[in-house]
Amino acid sequence: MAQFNQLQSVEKLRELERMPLDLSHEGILTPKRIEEMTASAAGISMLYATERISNNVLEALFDLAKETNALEKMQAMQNGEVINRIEGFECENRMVLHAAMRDFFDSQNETDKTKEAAALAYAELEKLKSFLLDADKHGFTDLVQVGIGGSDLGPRAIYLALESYKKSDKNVHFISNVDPDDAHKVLDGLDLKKTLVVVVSKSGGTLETLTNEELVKKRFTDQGLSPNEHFLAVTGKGSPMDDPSKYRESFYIWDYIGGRYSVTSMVGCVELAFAFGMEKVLDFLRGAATMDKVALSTDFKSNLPLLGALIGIWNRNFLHCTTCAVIPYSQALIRFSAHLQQLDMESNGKRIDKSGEQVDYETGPIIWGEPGTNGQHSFYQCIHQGTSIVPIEFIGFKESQFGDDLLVKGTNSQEKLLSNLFAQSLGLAVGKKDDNPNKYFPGNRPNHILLAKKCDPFTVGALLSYFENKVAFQGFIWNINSFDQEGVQLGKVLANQFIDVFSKKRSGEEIDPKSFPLGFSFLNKLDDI
Ligand code: G6Q
Repeated sequence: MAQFNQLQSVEKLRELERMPLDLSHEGILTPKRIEEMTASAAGISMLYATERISNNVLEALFDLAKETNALEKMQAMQNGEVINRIEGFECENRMVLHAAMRDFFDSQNETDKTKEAAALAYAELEKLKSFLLDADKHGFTDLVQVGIGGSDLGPRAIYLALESYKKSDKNVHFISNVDPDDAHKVLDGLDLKKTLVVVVSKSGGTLETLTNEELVKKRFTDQGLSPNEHFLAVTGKGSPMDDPSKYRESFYIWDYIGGRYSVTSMVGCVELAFAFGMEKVLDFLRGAATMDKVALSTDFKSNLPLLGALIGIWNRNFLHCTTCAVIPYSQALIRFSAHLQQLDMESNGKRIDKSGEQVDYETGPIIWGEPGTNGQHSFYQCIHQGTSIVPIEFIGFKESQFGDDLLVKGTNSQEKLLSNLFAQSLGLAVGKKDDNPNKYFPGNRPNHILLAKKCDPFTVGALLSYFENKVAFQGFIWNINSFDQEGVQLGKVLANQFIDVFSKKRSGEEIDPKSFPLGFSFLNKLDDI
């Protein structure tokens, strides 16, 4: 594949970038434009009239998708081809099959690899079903998930997103940070006799998780409880944690499921099924599977993940925006942006292409976000009138989850929430003229809205898959590997050097500061405190 900057479509987009659409100009944002620039699939509508995109830009972006074979690459990923690799260099060299973890519904993928992965995943779900029946009989009311990164962020975000669907007698808690205060806060007040602990680590070797496992175990043994009766494992086959004799039950994932893409595997499903029951989990998986099929659609205008990816590329590579905020107008999605931050930044925060060459174009932006309307009362000032342009992906729902609402001054709270969402989208796009510079809003700030009926299991699954596939499409188009994460290794290696010094100090072992001079400079600071 030609380098990004040598692509014909990129050349065309560079021409178009010189005179991009100005949303603040009178007559640009019209009802007709809003009507035309809406795409819908899997129960989600994308309203993108408030992006700085003309029909010419959209056509050129579609050409970019064609020229980079984005759709074929998505198909190759879902078919189980080995795409997690850097040509000619040591790398993970794996298939990427998270979509197979939910491919149990319509239009199943027919390749052997995918069928095999889906069958393995389904067998784990069946095992989980029996396990939960047994857990119910034993009266377990609480489950603590111990895991970090991909083994925490997504599962936690989805649990919170669907908490209103929780069984009344079940509660899920999470411990991720190696900060002992995290575990302390979670464990205090729990009736451990009725508590299950699921230790989730694909590698089975993550420092934080293994440390927290021991810390939690100690709580159980201190109370005379046997960890084997309470602890479950979710791990990779053959990992150091793959020892069923130590756990009440062991569930498995495979190397072709990346941590940040693992929510729909046992990494997320154990706690989700404990809290919500299998039926709701299947709805969630069905939503994700439905959006996976949308990602294969050759009708680019209704292929939401591709459309989202292309809009993101326009904002990043042609309007040169360095960040992108994801702002859900839904309290349930309180940790969703945090999950997407990992999903996107760990996947596309790369500076080499798939041949190991340094790229000369921008790749993944900084992703961040908080729920609205709360954000409006904090960082929106900068978004409306600051000097940096921050594209926003809004998420909103027509109905609230609980339906527990009240008419106050003629509208209920959900209508107030939606009014705020639409107002922000509009205000950012068109701005407001004023002779007073302090009250002047330049507008022309790109954003779009993902709108759905309700934040229910199916929709949350579809949203999760929308973002997973959007990130993958961007990686395909930028010709980078979105599925490894070498960038997090250096910190781990250095942390272990420090841990080694702490451990030697504790045991009174003599250590030569010259063996780690920079490290000692930091550690000595502790003595000054
Ligand atoms: C995700 C990353 C990373 C990983 C954690 C936990 O894609 O690889 O966040 O999920 O480091 O890893 P384990 O599940 O192996 O403990």
